[in-house]
Amino acid sequence: MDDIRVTPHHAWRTIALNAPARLNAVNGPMLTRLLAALDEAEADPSCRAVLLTGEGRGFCAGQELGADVTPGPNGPPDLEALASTYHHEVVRRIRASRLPVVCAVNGVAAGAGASFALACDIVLASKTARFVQAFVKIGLVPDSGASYFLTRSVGEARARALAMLGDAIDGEQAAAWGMIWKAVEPDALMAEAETLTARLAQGPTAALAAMKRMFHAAPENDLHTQLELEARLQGEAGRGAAFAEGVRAFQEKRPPVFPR
Ligand code: T3D
Repeated sequence: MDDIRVTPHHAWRTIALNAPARLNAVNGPMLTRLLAALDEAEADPSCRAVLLTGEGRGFCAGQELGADVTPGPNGPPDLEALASTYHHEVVRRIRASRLPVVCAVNGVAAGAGASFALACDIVLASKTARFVQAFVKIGLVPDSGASYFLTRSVGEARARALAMLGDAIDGEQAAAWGMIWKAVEPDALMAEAETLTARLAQGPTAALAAMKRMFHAAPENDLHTQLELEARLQGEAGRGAAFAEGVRAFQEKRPPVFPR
C-alpha cells in the first residue's frame, strides 16, 4: 500500500498521507503505516525533523467513514478501542517524538485530521485550507486531542463553538486565532514548509527535543515546577555539544553548525 508516502531529504523527511480520493481520510491499516513511518524517522539518527502533509486537495478528512466504523452483526463499532489504538497513538507519537514535526495543512483538515495537525510542533496552512471539528456532524465528540489542543490554543469560548457547531474556519482565521503558526498562499505552502523543516533539521536537535518536553509539560505545571523543569533541561543543554558550538560560533562571528 502506498497510502503513506515517505520522501527522504537531507537530514529530514516528508511523510505524506496519500489517499487523495477520500481527502486522506484514515483507517486502521493506514494509521498503522503512519505510526511505522513516524517510528522509522524517530529511530534514524540522521533524521532531525519531519514534515507531515497530505497529497491532493485535502490534508486529512479524519476517520474513514467505512467498514471500521460501520455497525456489523456484532453491534456498533468499538470507537474507544479504535481511538486509543490508532488515532490517539498518532498524537502520542508526535508529541513524544524527539524530532520537531512541522505540518503543512494543504487543504481540509477534519475530525481527527485536524487533531493530527494540531499535535504538530509548527503548523503552516494554506490560506484556503479548512479546519473542521466534523465530529458533531456524525454524532461524535472531539477526539485525538481536539478538546485539549483547542482549549489551549483558541480558548474555551471558541473551542466550544467550533466543536458544538462543526463550522469550518479557513487557514487565515486559524492563524488569526492562534490555532496555527501561519497561513500562506496555497502556491507557497510546500516551499515554505520545506524550508522551515530543513532549517529545523540544521538546528540544535537535543535542545529542540527538550523544548518539546518543556512545552508539553507547561500547561499542567505551576510556575515553580516549570522553573525547575527549565533549569534541569537548561543544565542538560549546557552540557551538550550544540551549546559549545553555538557559543564558539557567536564568538567567531559565524553561523553555528550544530552537530547531530
Ligand atoms: O474511535 C474513533 O476515534 C472514531 C473516529 C473519530 C475521529 C474522526 O475523525 S470522526 C470525523 C470523521 N470525518 C468526518 O466526519 C468528515 C467527513 N467529510 C466531510 O465532512 C467532508 O468530506 C469534508 C468537510 C472533509 C470535505 O468536504 P468537501 O465538500 O470538500 O469534499 P467531499 O465532496 O465531501 O469529499 C470528497 C470525497 O472524499 C468524497 O468522495 P466521492 O464522493 O468523491 O467518492 C467523500 O465521500 C470522500 N470523503 C471525505 N471525507 C471522508 C471521505 N470518505 C470517507 N471517509 C471520510 N471521512
